[in-house]
Amino acid sequence: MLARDLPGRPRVTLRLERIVLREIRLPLREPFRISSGLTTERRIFLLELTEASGAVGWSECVAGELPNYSAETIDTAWHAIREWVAPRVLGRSFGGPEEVAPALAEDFRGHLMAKAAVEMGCWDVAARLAGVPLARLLGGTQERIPAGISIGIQADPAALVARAMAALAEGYRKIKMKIRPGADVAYVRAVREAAGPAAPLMADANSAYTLAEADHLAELDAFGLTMLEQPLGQDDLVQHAELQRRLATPICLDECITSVDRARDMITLGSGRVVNIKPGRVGGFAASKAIHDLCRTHGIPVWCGGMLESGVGRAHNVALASLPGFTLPGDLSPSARYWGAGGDVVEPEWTMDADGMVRVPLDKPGIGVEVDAERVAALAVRTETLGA
Ligand code: OSB
Ligand code: MG
Repeated sequence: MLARDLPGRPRVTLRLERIVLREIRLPLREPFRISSGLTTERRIFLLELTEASGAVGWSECVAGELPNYSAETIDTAWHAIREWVAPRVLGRSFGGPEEVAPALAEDFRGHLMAKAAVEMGCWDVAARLAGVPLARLLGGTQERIPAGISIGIQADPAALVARAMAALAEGYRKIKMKIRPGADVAYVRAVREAAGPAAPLMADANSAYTLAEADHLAELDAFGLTMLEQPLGQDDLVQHAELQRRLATPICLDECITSVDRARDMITLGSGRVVNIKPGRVGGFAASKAIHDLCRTHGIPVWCGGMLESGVGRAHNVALASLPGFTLPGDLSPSARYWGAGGDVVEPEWTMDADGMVRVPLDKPGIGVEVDAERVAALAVRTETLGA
């Protein structure tokens, strides 16, 4: 029996007529530095998708400004969507949103963030057509998601301690510290000493190390991190397996896991014990669900990562994080953590309660927040309409 025939999972057919691409610029409230680069302003890439019935869905392409996280950027994704992704989807009937990813995979390598943006928009459209929240259409069961914060590399350990202690006081359930050679052991030690043994701390290296630094990374074992995210190469699984054998701290993979096959390889090789699922990185919701299901079968905890999304991408992430295998806090911070004056582009903005929980919107169909379309149109620095 197909998943969409299960009771409670509505069957939806859809045919997109138009996709409007828009770029807006949102300055970050504080600069965000990872080992491979600095972001001060997000070039946010939004998609408005119109279905044959007139139903409208929204999605966000999470590609960065520069190819320092993955090979894709907003500019390559824009090109890929216009030239190859949209033409495969526009005017074509799909028997459900789960049929979109296979259509985008056939003889079409890479460009996963470009594909994901369109695929995830189709899921929002389908949820609206079915009259159900996106979280429910995806199979979500959780109503509140524990939130984490990802703190960029700071000038010195004292600055990181101040940021981490403020975040713990706000209620965040997971404190992720970006690290790089020269800003690692001393920084993490300072935070552990200030925050105490029970604080849920982790570190993310964004591929800044090599296996030659395994002994140095093993010094982090002293600090009881819940996990160490992506220490080695963005496409390496073999050396991560070797490193994991030498570390007590669980390795969590981010950049490496670009498909369910890579997740299976990680499990086979022992390259990591936790997976950060970012739907944009893996090509959308179908792949995210497959990775979730595989990890769940193997007892591998997963959590939803972030790419400094606006409230649109955040809505998609929150919906995904409601699936039952997302047992660890996501990088799902409230809107106010990212954006200053002018705020987010959705109503209501994303908030977190004092217990560090983000509520999954279950009171309306689709992504569950309204996009401020007027503000988006006013802020747009680039607009392109594909299709009719
Ligand atoms: O490695 O998880 C990462 C942001 C940009 C690129 C890579 C990463 C991140 C984050 C941000 O950690 C998490 C968030 O959106 O809050
Ligand atoms: Mg990461």
